[in-house]
Amino acid sequence: MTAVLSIGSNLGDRLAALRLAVRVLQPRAVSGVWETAPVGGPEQDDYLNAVVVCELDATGAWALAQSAEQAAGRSRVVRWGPRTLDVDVVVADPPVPDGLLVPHPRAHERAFVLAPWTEVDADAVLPGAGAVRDLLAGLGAQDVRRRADLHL
Ligand code: A4P
Ligand code: MG
Repeated sequence: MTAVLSIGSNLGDRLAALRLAVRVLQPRAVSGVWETAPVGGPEQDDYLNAVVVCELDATGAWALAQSAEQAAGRSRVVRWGPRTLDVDVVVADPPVPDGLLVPHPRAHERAFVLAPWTEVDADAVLPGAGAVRDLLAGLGAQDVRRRADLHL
């Protein structure tokens, strides 16, 4: 029973928000911290992103994702707009509750998910899409930079 979650922040103290997510999610593995240019939405600041692996099924992962977002005081004013903390369930085992889309429908095209994911699982596979490292290699240039100076 393994769930992979993507965490991101581009508002306020970004590193503190990611650390809060880690405290709530209690993952068994945590990627490095990546500074990433925003994908979609209005013009906004860069994100810090990371990927975590948790011993949760889809229901548990979604519940903790929402707890973490609420704990960070997330406001959802604009879709794809700036947020203190966004937690997305990338993949998780069934049963999958109504309303949760897994695998996350945009994960395969997002370097800010795939790059940190390969750090926690070099052989990861995104069901229906392929090996994560191949998906990442096949993406056009996306601005994602590992921040070796930051740790969760
Ligand atoms: N929902 C359905 N499936 C999932 C899932 N697998 N994980 C529901 C999490 N939530 C899921 O989400 C919209 C609805 O989808 C909710 O009802 C949720 O329960 P939301 O979090 O309210 O809205 P959102 O985050 O604005 O939209 P969405 O579609 O989740 O956006 P994304 O795809 O998460 O994109 N750029 C960079 N560089 N880094 C980022 O982290 N994040 C986003 C958000 C955009 N651009 C980014 C980043
Ligand atoms: Mg989201």
